[in-house]
Amino acid sequence: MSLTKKILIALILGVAVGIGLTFAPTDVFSVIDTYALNPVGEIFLNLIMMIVVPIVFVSIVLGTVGLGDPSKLGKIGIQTISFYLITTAIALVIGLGVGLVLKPGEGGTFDIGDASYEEEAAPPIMDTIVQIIPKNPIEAMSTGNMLQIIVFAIFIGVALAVLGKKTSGIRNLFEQANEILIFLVNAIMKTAPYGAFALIASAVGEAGLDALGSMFMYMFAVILALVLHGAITYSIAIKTLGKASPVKFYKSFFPAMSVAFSTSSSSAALPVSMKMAQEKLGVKKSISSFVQPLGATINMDGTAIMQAVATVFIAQVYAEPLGLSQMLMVVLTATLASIGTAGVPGVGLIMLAMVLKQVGLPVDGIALIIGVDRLLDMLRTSLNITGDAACAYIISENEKRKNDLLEEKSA
Ligand code: DAS
Repeated sequence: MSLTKKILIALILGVAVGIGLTFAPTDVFSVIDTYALNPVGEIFLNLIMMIVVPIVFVSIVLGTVGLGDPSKLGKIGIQTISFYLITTAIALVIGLGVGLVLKPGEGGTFDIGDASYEEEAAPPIMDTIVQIIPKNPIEAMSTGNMLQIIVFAIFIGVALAVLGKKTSGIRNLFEQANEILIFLVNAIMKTAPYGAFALIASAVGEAGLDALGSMFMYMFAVILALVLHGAITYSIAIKTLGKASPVKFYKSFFPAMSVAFSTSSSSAALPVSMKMAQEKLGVKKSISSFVQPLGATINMDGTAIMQAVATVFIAQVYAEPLGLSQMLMVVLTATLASIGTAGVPGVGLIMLAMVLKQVGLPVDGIALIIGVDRLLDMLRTSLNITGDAACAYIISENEKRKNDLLEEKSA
């Protein structure tokens, strides 16, 4: 049986067990969660997170070298960042639209009396841009500062590309390190079904059916917007910009989406995301190794959708309707906010506080949605990495077509 089928069965079983656990007495659930589900889920998560920093560093170095001359790096970089910013803005518009049409914050009974949320300070956008250059690359790696790791790797990659034969030994070292990391990804992925089962069963059991019930309309609005963005925006982009098949794309990329779903972490899903793009979609290694790690850090369309729907939901619950200028501010703030945060579980809520403050809405409103956020985090993280892979796929398909044309001309 394929890995995809095993993970799918594990997720379905996990949801069933999670729903079953919601009927169990609380202390029974906490014993099962503490001594069974959590350890299995955490071990899987730690196994994957263990190789994220080395894989991002090695991949970006090799991706940058593989692109050849630095001018090509600039061209690919501009295409990548343009795609990311435009699709994030479209995601936000879809999220706002669905929230305004479905009105999830109206009609329900929401206890805003004692709702309070202790916001964590999100990194100011200017700080993120200035600190993109690491003062201490080793510290960047030990703290998992993905943007700084990516920038340092690009510098190393450009140096290797320019120095050529003088540093071919170092380049081979990176190639061999990459082989080791790919071996480890394959080995770790064999545990994915067990990790996926444990993580989803724990998340469903923890949320509880009553939270799922009262927040149904909010969850439905977020999920609908996520599906619309994935089915429409990405499919149109793959079809028109990449002249490729969206069906083939989603069929091939599903295992990576399921790992992102299980772990709620774009960074954790990155090794599998790049493996699927390169092996199943034929994305050039140099493009995949550059575009996807960058996207896992700065491109989060699923998160942007949650933020847009949550902002409309909170505005409706507190009966503070959003004006057009406030909605434009949501699009701008959420697009920029996603650049500075790493792809780890729950980071979307930290950025949501920034967006709510920007439009003058009570940050305490986050307390209303936090109970179901872990489940939505799983779904939106799947979409986050899908946008990264779609971008890599489109750029790679176009590069292949250009090279074929050049070969035809020179033949
Ligand atoms: N879990 C984040 C990620 O890894 C997304 C989020 O928290 O919204 O992409």
